[in-house]
Amino acid sequence: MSDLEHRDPAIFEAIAAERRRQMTTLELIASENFVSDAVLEAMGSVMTNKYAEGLPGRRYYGGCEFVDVAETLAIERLKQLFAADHANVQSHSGASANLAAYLAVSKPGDVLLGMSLAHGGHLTHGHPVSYTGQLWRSVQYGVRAEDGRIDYEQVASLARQHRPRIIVAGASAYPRIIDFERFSVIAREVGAALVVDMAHIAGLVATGLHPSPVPHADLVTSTTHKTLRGPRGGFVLCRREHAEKLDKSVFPGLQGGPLMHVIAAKAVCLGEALGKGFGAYQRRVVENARALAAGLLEHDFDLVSGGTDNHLVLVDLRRRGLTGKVAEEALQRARITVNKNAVPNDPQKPWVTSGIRIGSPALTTRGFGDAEMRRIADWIAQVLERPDDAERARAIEREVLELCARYPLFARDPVLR
Ligand code: DSN
Repeated sequence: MSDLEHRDPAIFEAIAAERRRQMTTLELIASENFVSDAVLEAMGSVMTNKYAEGLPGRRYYGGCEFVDVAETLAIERLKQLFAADHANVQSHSGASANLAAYLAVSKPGDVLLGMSLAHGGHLTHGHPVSYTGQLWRSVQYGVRAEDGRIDYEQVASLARQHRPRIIVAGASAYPRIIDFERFSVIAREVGAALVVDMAHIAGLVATGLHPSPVPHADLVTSTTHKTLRGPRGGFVLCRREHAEKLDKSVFPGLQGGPLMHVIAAKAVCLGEALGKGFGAYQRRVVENARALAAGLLEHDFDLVSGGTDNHLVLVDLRRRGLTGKVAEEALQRARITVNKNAVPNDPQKPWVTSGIRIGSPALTTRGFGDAEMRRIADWIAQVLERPDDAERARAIEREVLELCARYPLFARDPVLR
């Protein structure tokens, strides 16, 4: 019996049940992944016991010599991976990384031009329910109705009209390559700072499968837990000229003590990203998303923008008369996990939506390839053809369980092998 099982059986059982859920479902949420055992070990380590306000070598607490080793490695690996001048690895999440970046180059009350959540952006890119949309004067751009691609002409025209202090590029539900160079030309023209949130595509950027924002942006934010396949957390990269302001913005501006166990785990994931196997993994992530898209197109689904260049597809269910909520729940009954997601110009409320977002990173970590993704597309089509058919869901659930058993999670690591 483990110490946790003995001391807190309720939490032990919740963790065990979550582990079983992960092992016996098909995880297709585009922002999720499965970390390596080494990342898990670092996260569950004694570094959680340490306060370390400040930066390596300049702390407000004694006893920081070993957490300094971890943070210095995380910073150096991050700079190497993305060819960045400066890195701060202390942000607890992508949302706080974004806030830190905005505050490094602007003040509340300034104009912020970001991508609308409803068109694939993110809450923290200026949505009215987020403080980023309340503290900044937010102006939002989106995608073109005819092809689902970012409307760069609209970005330029809104930038000329509103003269933003910050332009935010990056997305959480956009399946295509983002032209960061074009954003930087617009930002320069109007004297705005360009902040790129690359959280979703960081793994692709690290391996050259998506053009890097680093040469074009003033600051680049990210999480570590999506395609990058690390612990839940954030970081910010920036040009040398913004380094001091960024570090002060993270601490003492926004945060107190950094999560040193998570920073140690970030260092581990960044080491893995610099090592053997990561490039091949990211290539499979993109190939698998394409296979999924091709399978769904064969079943006559509408995909926003018609397909994908990255790790996700966005399915528009309107022509099928389905909502995202119905589809998410029906697929869950067959042990296929996706999230309902707004499609551009969605008539439904955000908790209903007309779409689902489907991503390949987690199942690629599990070792899935083209054939498995095609099968999953078939299952999605079968479930969504008759979303209320419990018998059909049960039949597919049995097949899903068989497939999961053939690719056991936690038993081996197909990315690092
Ligand atoms: N919640 C994340 C996602 O699912 O894309 C973004 O923060």
